[in-house]
Amino acid sequence: MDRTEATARVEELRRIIEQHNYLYYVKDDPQISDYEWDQLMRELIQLEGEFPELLTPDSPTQRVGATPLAFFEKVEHTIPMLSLANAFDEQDLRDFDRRVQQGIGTDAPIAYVCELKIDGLAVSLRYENGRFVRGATRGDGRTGEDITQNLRTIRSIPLAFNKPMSFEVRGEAYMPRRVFERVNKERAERGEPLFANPRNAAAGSLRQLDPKIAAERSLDIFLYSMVGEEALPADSHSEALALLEELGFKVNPERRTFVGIDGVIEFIAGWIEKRSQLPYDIDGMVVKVDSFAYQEELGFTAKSPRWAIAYKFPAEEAVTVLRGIEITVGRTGAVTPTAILDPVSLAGTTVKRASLHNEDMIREKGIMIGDHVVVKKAGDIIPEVVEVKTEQRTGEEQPYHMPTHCPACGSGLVRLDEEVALRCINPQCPAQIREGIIHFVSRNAMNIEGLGEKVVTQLYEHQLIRDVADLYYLKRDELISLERMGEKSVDNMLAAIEKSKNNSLERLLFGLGIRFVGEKAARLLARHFGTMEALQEASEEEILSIHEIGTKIAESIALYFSKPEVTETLNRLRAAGVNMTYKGLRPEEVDQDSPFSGKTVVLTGTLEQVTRKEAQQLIEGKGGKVSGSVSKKTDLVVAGESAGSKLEKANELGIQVIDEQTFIDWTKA
Ligand code: 3B9
Repeated sequence: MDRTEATARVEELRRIIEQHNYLYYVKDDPQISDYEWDQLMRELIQLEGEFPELLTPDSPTQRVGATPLAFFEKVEHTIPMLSLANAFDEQDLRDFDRRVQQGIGTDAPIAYVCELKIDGLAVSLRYENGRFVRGATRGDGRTGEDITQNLRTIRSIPLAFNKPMSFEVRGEAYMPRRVFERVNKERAERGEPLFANPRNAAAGSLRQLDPKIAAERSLDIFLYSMVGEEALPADSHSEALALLEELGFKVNPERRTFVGIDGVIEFIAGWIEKRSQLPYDIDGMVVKVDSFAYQEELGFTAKSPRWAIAYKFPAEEAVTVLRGIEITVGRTGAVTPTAILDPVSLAGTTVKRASLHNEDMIREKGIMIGDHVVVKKAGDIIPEVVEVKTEQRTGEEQPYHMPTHCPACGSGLVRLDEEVALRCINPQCPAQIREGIIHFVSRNAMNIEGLGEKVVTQLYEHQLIRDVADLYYLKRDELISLERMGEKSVDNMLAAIEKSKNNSLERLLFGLGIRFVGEKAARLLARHFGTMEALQEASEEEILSIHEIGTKIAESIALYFSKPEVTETLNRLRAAGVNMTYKGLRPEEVDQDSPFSGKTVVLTGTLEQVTRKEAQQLIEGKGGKVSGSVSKKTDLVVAGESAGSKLEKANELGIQVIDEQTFIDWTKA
């Protein structure tokens, strides 16, 4: 290959690779395999090695390997990076709305854009003549640091455009939670100090002089504004965001426009609950006046725009004192410590107990009674102790020793091979039995409504139940004689118990709480064997022959059914009339002639008559498989409303596409 050919091919490869980076990292919709991507990169690296004069900083090969810096250069922000005024409650938002209306001189409702406030690091990206030339931290808003090398490692940042535009975009670089967990796990293994949260981890990564570290940390970015000489042809912030997105920048999709503050307030309230489901941390929401004309009229204070405000979520972390440690024994005998805390307000609720399931911490940091600890609440999950403030010790703290005996039954606790948790291995342990029954009645198992943790404990303590079969022999009058049990609630409870007799086998199997048998394994077993009897009689080999069931599960099942007390319980359940057959379709019963049989189906767009999960069950019930992405292996695509790139891809590959109604018709055929 001569130089001219190489130049052309290098340019072509860069364009193709960056296009695939865009599809993968921005659109989350890869169109080629990792292998194919690798091959393209290899070819480019090879050519750049042969013709080093062709190497430019915006080559995708330069996203990883630049040489370490000695220090960061300072960067003057010609247009300052402003901060946001804060709102902490609904009233603050209403006051903001009032100020905006007054500033503009109107009583009419204002159009606002509401965005997530990503808990990361504010950065500015400068493009000159269509190329990414400099990335900087916010610093004090006027001067930041040049972290171009580190920002280049973020694959969703475009390095070059076809058009020679010059502008600056601003946004928030962050570390996804999944990456944060991986990074901390690796640091723990190497004995390095852990990052307290994804924000610190992202900041720590971007402040490294060696860009290889940032490259390993898989950081990401959302952009939220463009400033500069060639600003966007938009009249409003919402239009500008859409244009930024069209240019190829990653813009957070969870944004909405509202006319009037009421919609904004409702939207924000919804996110307080939903935030824990996001794959990244947010610390609030940002509300911005949509119209650029209005923004101009409102202007700025010394530090921040008058047309925007940040609603800060209540803190999800707090420091309090650990007063004691309580030990609980779970269904499997695993012993878990719970911290008893001085009450502290956390994300809007008062917390008095927190999980210490991070038992390593008790040992490694040597948690003491009286220690100051950081408690964290991630959404609806139970709060947990995430850090010990050893520097705040006074010397008055008392050491804690993990118990050697089960607090419920007194038998010796053991640490099984390779397990971190201590375990009570007494099968008669009352704590384990009680927890086992609670699991049996729970929603995803036998789903017996009206039988929660409290009632089970009450029944257990009154010795009305000793195992799960006893639930089906409860008598109405002995229940009514119990405290806090009215006739009505007893009747409802008995009806719920009666109803549970009709459950399909997989619920019973899951409910029995056989070790390692989760919902999925229970379903596979029920589907394969069809009846409890068949499973009880099956050999370990036969169980193992089921695809997706490994030795660990198979051994555990065989051991479980070999116990005489298990046989006894099952006999009593059977005698009480509890169903022990699988009610779904067994593999051999799956409709061989259905249009879905043996087919790989992709669902895309919005389905209106069924949920995704229901559609999947319908397809699987008819012998088909559901896959997430369209490829040559796809046989059929079901396209709902506003289907996007997957539909395009299917059409490109000539794959059969049907609409939702056709899909529904076919499932009934
Ligand atoms: C100069 C989201 C965040 C955010 C702005 C945000 C943080 C800050 C901001 C950005 N999340 N949005 N938005 N989602 N964490 C609104 C403060 N805008 C600016 O920084 C800015 C800067 C401007 C206009 C906006 O114009 C000027 C030009 C010259 C002088 C003074 C102002």
